[in-house]
Amino acid sequence: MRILFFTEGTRPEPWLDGFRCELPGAQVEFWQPGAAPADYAVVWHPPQQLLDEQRELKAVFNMGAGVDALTKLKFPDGVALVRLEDAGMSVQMAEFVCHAVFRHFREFDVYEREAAHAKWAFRRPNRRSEFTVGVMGLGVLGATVAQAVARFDYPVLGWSRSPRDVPGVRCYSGEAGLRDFLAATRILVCLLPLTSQTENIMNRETLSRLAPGGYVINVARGAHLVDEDLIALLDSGHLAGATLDVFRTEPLPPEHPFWRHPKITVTPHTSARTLRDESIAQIARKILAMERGEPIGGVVDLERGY
Ligand code: NDP
Ligand code: OXD
Repeated sequence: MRILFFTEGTRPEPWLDGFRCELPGAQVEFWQPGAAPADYAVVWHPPQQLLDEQRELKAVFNMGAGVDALTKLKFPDGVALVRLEDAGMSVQMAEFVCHAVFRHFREFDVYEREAAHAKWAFRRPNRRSEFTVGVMGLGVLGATVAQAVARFDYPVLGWSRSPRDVPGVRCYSGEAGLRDFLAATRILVCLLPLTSQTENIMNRETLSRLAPGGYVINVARGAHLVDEDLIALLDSGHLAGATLDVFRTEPLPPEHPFWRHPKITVTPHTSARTLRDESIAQIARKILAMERGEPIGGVVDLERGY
């Protein structure tokens, strides 16, 4: 069995060694143009050339949960595109989102600023019942995040394409459910995949529907959010703030206004990192299952885009 590996910006050796260890007997190599045909590819942001050249692939494994970098390429017919399913990401995402929710609700950002001036002052506690958290996307990550937030007694809503049932979460679905979901949400969390249906979903119209004092946490993809619309609603006072982990252009350019906006917190696409050992183990398990002719999870529906 031959496996090709491709990523930019990550040292390939530990990944190659990890796959060789999990799949003894497999030939595992870093992809170079003109590489001999392989059975499987493990990739993050591959060039079109890799897909065009490799005509014998059975599956392409994405080293992340979001496959938008692959669905925008011309993907070969008959090849399975497989994404990471959790692989240690959902607990990180829950930590990140809970942290952002707590920081805003408990006003820890204000305390941090005041501590810098040795100011000792209490703030009136906010009412949890007035800080409803709405999670867009109730998949592997969204459902875990929604339940983690709910454990701290915030009212939690969720929104998905098809109807879902997540214990402790009031669930809405489809176009018809979006209006009511947004109107009841104060802290909006985006955990949707980026598809033609979800691109620009957080815009002036949808964000205006959030309860006054709304707050945005985008941990999905930058193109879900219309940057200028967020800034306009923050500046008008309709929105109270935002924590943004993902951007249309990454790294976020130094001149981008998000960096300096007083109501925006920026992190560098770090809310849920791909964990090497967990990811290698999951992908290796799936390759072995495919070799035995067994079905695997995480196969992307290319029509749907996720
Ligand atoms: P899943 O595929 O498991 O879940 C996607 C969810 O979004 C599902 O509930 C799905 O609905 C819903 N959804 C999809 N399209 C629509 C739509 N048009 N309208 C309403 N709901 C929709 O994905 P994951 O939870 O694993 O990951 C979600 C995203 O998180 C990834 O695609 C990626 O972009 C992002 N991500 C970001 C990371 C970071 O570090 N910032 C790390 C990892 C992921 P349904 O349940 O009906 O299918
Ligand atoms: C992912 C990501 O999609 O890291 O897994 O953003």
